[in-house]
Amino acid sequence: MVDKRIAIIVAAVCLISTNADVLTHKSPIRFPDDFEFGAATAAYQIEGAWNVDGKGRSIWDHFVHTKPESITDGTNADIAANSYYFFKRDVEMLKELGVNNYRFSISWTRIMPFGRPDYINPLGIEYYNNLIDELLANDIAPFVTIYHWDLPQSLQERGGWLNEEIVDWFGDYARVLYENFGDRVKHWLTLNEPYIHCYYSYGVGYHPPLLYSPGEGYYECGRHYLLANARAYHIYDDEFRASQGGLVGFVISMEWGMPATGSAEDVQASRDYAAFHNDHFMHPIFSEQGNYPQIMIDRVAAASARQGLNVSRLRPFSYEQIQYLKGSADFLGLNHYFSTYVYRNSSLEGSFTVPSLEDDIMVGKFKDPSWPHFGMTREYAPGLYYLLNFLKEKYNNPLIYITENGASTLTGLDDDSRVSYIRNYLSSVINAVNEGVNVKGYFIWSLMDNFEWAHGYSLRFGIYEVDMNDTNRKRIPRKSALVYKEIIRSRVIDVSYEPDPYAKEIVMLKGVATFSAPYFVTFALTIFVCLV
Ligand code: GCO
Repeated sequence: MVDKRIAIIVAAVCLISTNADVLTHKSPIRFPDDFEFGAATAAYQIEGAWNVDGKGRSIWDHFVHTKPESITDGTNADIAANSYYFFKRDVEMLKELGVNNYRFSISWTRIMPFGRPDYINPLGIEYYNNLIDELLANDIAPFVTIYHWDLPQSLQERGGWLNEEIVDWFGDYARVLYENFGDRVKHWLTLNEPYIHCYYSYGVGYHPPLLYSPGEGYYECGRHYLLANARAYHIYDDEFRASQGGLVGFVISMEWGMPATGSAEDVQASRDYAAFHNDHFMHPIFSEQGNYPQIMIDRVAAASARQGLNVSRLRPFSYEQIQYLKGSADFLGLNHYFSTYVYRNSSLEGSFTVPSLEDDIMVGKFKDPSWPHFGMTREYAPGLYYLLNFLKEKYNNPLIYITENGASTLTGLDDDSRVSYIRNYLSSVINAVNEGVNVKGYFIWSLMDNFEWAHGYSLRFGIYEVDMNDTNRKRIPRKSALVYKEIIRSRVIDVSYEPDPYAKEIVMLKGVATFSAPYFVTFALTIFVCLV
């Protein structure tokens, strides 16, 4: 018994020290000279001006006005950070940071108030022309997300993501953007996060259109997202690539799910979890075979049969569609926030809604209570390192931009937890890059505080704080902005760097934290065990 305990302690301490290797460096590793840094936002979350200059209503405008109780703090994004008016200040902030790239999204209803190209709003085109020109005048490259969840309400009323016609609607919209902005925009991101968008809208019904269809609607939404991405990709390829010479990527959010134990069941649970969460959207595009991952096809087919259905709830793609989807992205836009432990045992049977995504996967998950608190949650930064290596191995080292990664805090400028988050996650990135993973750039989410969807303004993701009570929506850099700026300038992660305005507070904090007894015990044990 005692031996077993010692073995566990030794394993745990070595694990801590292995993690420490990922998180800190004995000698500073530089980001390669061509590695690009950026910051990201999305139209509905920052622009405001929701009904100004001819803009039409999106599903989010409709949702926050008809169901304000669905937003944690009862707020909406009618004004948000008001970037429609303050975009020059946004560009100034990007310049202050020294980033190469800015990822923002275009509001579909600002360009086409009713979603279709029979009417194109000149003032919408003008707004984005001004923003793009301002960025380029400051040597910042625009990375433009074509769709970040703000579907025109009029298209929702025609079925939205559950109607296959959306593939045409989206293609037509993308074409208008290529035509108007493609002379200056060289990086397009078709659609943001199929999993989160479809799951929150249909899998749990907590984002608009508030439809709950967790075993069917969820998969249909994902199917149309994949086809819509491919349509936009092929339109660019066929009609614009030769003259505009840009790249078109797809943004997928991915988690890193680790087996809770070495048992065969938990290991299989982690494979299944990856298949449903990550490979669901990666495999059709980035694998050689194409199509949904086989694990997913098999599990949903088996569950559907058990439920007495004659066909699988995961509608199969035709041979032509599989070919059409294959290779339909020049790069992967990876959004990553979370890691989790996953497991499977008999207690899970019957614990999920039938039918549903959760019931189809049948895994339980939890976070390790020993993971450090970054922002509002416990996180495990090495998860990103492992995820990047997994993508390299499984998908033949695709070109990757990390299009989102970040942490939430409450209001306040002293965001040490976000500073640690950025340093730790960027350490994972730099280590992966060093080992040959083809990550070309990183975008922090987010440039500034914004409307965090159903959480309203109760969660703050900005490295710039925005005073939501000030009519000028004053933006002030948090400590994390200054740290990020220094990483970009020096191209190394220096954990001892403290931005000047905070130096005094930090010295005081260090006096308390650094010399605590548990720290020394852990440190001494680690050295001892791992040297022996
Ligand atoms: C998402 C979206 C962002 C969020 C961010 C923080 O991932 O949900 O792309 O719009 O604001 O991820 O949750």
